[in-house]
Formats: sequence, C-alpha cells, structure tokens
Amino acid sequence: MSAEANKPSKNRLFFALWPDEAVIEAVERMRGELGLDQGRPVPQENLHITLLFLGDVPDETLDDLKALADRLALASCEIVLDRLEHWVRPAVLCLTASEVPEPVAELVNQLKRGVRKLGFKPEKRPFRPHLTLARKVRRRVGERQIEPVRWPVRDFVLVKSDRDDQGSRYTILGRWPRSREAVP
Ligand code: 2AM
Repeated sequence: MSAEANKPSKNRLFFALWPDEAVIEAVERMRGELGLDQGRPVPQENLHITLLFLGDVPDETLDDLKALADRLALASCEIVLDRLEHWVRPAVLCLTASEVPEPVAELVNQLKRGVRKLGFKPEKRPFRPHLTLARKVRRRVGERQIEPVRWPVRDFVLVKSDRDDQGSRYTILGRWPRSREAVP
C-alpha cells in the first residue's frame, strides 16, 4: 500500500450561507454595474458568505459537525450587503454588510462554541460577513456604499472545498435547519 493510501482522509470544510437564484442574480447585476477590470472573478456557482472556516477536517469528525448543526437554530432574517470593500492584504474585492443580523451573529457564536468542544480552534477575529466577488485584486479599488443587495437568510450549509489549477470547487454536504429539507 502506498504512503498516500495510509494517510487519514481529510477534507477542507467551512460553514456558509449559500445564495438562492434571486440573490445570485442581484449579485451579478451589481458585479456588472461595478464593471471590474482586474483580478479573478469568483464564478457564480461559488458565491457564498463564509460563517466559519474549519480547515482540514478528518473524515471521522464529519458526523460530529453535522450533529452540531442539527442542534442549532437559525431564525429567518436578512443580510443587507451595502458596501464594496477592497481588502488589500488578501487582495479580495467583496460586498460587505454594515450590520450583522442578530440571528446570524448568534449562529456564528454557537458554531464557534460547538466546534471548540470538538477540538477546533476557530479564529478569534470578529465575524465580518462578506461575499467575495473577485480574488487577486491588486490595484486599488475605491470602497463605497452600493445599492443594497438583500439576502434573505433561511438556512446555512456545510461545504467541502476542493482546489485544483482551475480554482476552488465547492460541494454542499448538508443544509440546516433540516426541517426545511422536508418541505417540497
Ligand atoms: P474568503 O471568501 O474571504 O476568501 C473557503 O475557503 C472559504 O473560507 C472562503 O470563502 C474564505 O473566505 C473562507 N476562509 C476564511 N478563513 C480562511 C482561511 N484561513 N483559509 C482559507 N479560506 C478561509
């Protein structure tokens, strides 16, 4: 057996909010209006707001993460993306929300608390909801208020990220609250 085959299997995971069709359309409209001429646009199917990045997670921990998500509640709310920001160091251009809705802030706190009990060390920096529009944006882009993109928040997802030469490929592993899945 090769050394590769002996390695414990891990996946790069994160919890996120995933946009529905209407939000994707609104973001694309905004992206068109902004007329970006540099960097690598995030493909439409990859648009999301990260709630909590977990990094490489061994396969045996996946069920614990799903069980944690099963226990969490999320009241319906709305995230209003109302600013364009250029984060110079990670070189990303993103839409950000001036305000974090209370249910989302509470969910992120509960996720952090829950994963800490599973042995993760979630980052301590305060949660800043952002939707990355483009990466490798090196020339200055003026930050400004934008026509708000309204994102109704109904559920959250656990996502696997695979990276290759083409960039990131995301697979949704679960969606919560689960009761919504039963609704046709
Ligand atoms: P970003 O959109 O600001 O790049 C998957 O990598 C997601 O997790 C991305 O949306 C990324 O945010 C976010 N993320 C947060 N912390 C990260 C880290 N340390 N490494 C990679 N991605 C991270």
